[in-house]
Amino acid sequence: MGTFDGKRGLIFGVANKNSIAWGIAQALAEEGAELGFSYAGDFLQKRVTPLAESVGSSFIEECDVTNDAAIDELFAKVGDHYGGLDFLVHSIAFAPREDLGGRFVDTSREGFRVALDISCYSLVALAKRAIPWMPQGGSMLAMTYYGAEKVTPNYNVMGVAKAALEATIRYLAWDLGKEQVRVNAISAGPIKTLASAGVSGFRKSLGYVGSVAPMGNVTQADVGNAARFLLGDWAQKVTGEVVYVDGGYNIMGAPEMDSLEG
Ligand code: 0WD
Repeated sequence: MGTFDGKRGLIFGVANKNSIAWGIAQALAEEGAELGFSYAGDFLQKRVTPLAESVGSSFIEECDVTNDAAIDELFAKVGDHYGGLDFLVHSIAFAPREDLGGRFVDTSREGFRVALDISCYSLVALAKRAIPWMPQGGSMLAMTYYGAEKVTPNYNVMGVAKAALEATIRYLAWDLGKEQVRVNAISAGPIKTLASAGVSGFRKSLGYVGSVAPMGNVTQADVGNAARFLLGDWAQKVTGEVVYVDGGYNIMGAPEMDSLEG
């Protein structure tokens, strides 16, 4: 018996076994959820398919979230396959590599547009198509980072995109609450993945956060556990929230001075 028995959900953003989305998928599968997977491009198919199959999934579809027609097509298939949905996980972000380092003021117009489109607007586009399949209510979850709130050098335009994403969570929660659909985000501490490797200086920041946070660095499994709560029935009236899964990093105002060099 699992707490997700009989629940069907779609997971966006598994790129490989290190993806946070995969940590979430495993946690939900352990609780009995029926999972469908959507991946970004053909080149990911051979990575995502065996992972999805290992948790018993038979719905594995490509969808580039910058393409409305592709999203429409995907949700038509969701309807045919499941006839309804209980939850959706958005674990997607992208910004051009040249905009994830150096000075924020040098962000290009195109880099800004792409980052906001893929990392933020896509949640709106997916939510709109998911709603008709959640007539009994449901739950949505997105992934964010502390760089939305406080300056994190090199995170740059992605910090701005995450700030927009966090505001989007609240506006969606307002709209969709009337339909008994909850919308929340997890603000995770840094985890080594394909996406994070693209941020300049990531390795050092992982070490720094690990040394400052009361409970050190977090794992994909830690995020998966929180996702179980937020997507499941125990979080029945929790909506519009950004929940930290960061080992407590966000509560710190300064690192322990003895740990600093000099
Ligand atoms: O430290 C970290 N890794 C943190 C990540 C800390 C806090 C938050 N996050 C967020 C990310 O910003 C993102 O929203 O978690 C989410 C998942 O990121 P991840 O697990 O770190 O990274 P990854 O495994 O690379 O998955 C992100 C995926 C893409 O991977 P690649 O590497 O191929 O860009 O987002 C997907 C894609 O699978 N993606 C898209 N999906 C559909 N359409 C698109 C697109 N156009 N672009 C990227």
